[in-house]
Amino acid sequence: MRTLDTIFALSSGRPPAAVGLIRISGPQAHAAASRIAGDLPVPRVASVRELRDPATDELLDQALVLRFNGPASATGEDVVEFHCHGGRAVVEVVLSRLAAIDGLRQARPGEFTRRAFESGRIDLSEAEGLADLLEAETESQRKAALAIAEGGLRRQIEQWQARLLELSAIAELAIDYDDVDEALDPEFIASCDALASDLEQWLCRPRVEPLKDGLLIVVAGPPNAGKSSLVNLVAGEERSIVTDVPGTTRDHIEVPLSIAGIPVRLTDTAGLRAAEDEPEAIGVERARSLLKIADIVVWLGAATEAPVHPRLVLVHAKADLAGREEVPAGMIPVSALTGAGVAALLERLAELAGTILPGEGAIALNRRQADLIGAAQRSLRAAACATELSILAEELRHARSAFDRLTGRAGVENVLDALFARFCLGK
Ligand SMILES: Nc1nc2c(ncn2[C@@H]2O[C@H](COP(=O)(O)OP(=O)(O)OP(=O)(O)O)[C@@H](O)[C@H]2O)c(=O)[nH]1
Ligand SMILES: [Mg+2]
Repeated sequence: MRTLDTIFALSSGRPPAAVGLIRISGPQAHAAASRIAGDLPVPRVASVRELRDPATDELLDQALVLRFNGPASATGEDVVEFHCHGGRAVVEVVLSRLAAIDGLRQARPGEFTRRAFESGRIDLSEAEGLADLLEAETESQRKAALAIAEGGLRRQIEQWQARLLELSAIAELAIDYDDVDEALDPEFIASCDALASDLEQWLCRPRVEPLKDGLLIVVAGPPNAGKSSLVNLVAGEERSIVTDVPGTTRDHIEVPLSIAGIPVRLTDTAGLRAAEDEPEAIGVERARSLLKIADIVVWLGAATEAPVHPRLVLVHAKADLAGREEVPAGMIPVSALTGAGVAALLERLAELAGTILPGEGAIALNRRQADLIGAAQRSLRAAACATELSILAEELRHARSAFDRLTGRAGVENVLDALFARFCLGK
């Protein structure tokens, strides 16, 4: 639903700050802004203006003013930006004078971005990328989100859509002219299959979820092996209790961290043994389940007792102790006491993480996108196997509708509401 309200909000961080950026967007943006700032500068050229109270002419602030003419603006509408001084009182007084102007109202969280989407400036994949970018906490998250926000996925989808549209047009035309041979010919079928294969390749790529949630790295081993000491050392704080009593850790402890820019959840677990009481038994059970879902397992124990896992890192713990000088082949010697070997361990973890995470700046699909691309891919395969023209055309229509939902052009109201609620005010 396109509203014609003119909206405004503080788009920079919470005052006090050096600069307070107030953004106004909508059909009345220029008129309203000029009531406060006087005549507006030419588009896209910043100029200093005095901001005055429209009712009393009182000077409120001196600000840099920028004007954009829709549709060539971030929202696709007429936009004005006031770059005021970022003091609390300054920002407040300017916002209150804007609020007093008829037809203007405070923007809701994410509303600027939603308007950018609704005016076609960005598609749904870009808006999702933008939301991720704002939430990114590590370098790798930032790069992945930026690749999407910049329209990387949008361009790829447009290319798929163009191919699909061409196939669909041939099929629909064949129906209109009752020309079965055209659409069921081997070359046409091969084109459907080729597009399906391209989509399949994308579905095999690393997804964005491990990057967003953090990789689960489970530290496990027999009791007293030094697991908690190692987790504390890597975390840089005393998160787990350390004692010389075997069976100290019972509940698992998850520490969110960034290792070489990669988000991880480093998880300390109870030592694996036949437990002595019920709490410990539950802890050991949890440790075993965590091993099953771990992205990477760090094992502090004998190599022969290590669990079976595709990404296992064997640590020769307490390497500083007398009698532990000899390091078995394939193990990384680490001392939580002296810190020796920790750098090598982290390097190995980062290396392994790299194999499950999307490549730097690569476009990684989220679950929603992968589901829809999967639906389009299945429809294309079904189209390629169809023995009747009407079924073939119908499958291609399904594929097209999956792409429409992917870009946000159809049937995604609930996705939109959830997405734009993630944005902060003023974005
Ligand atoms: N010398 C030496 N002692 C260590 C090292 N790491 C841990 N310790 C000692 O070993 C004992 C057990 O350490 P924890 O970190 O609690 O071992 P854990 O594997 O978490 O033990 P549980 O929680 O009982 O399974 C403590 O007394 C630690 O101080 C190390 O690298 N060198
Ligand atoms: Mg412990």
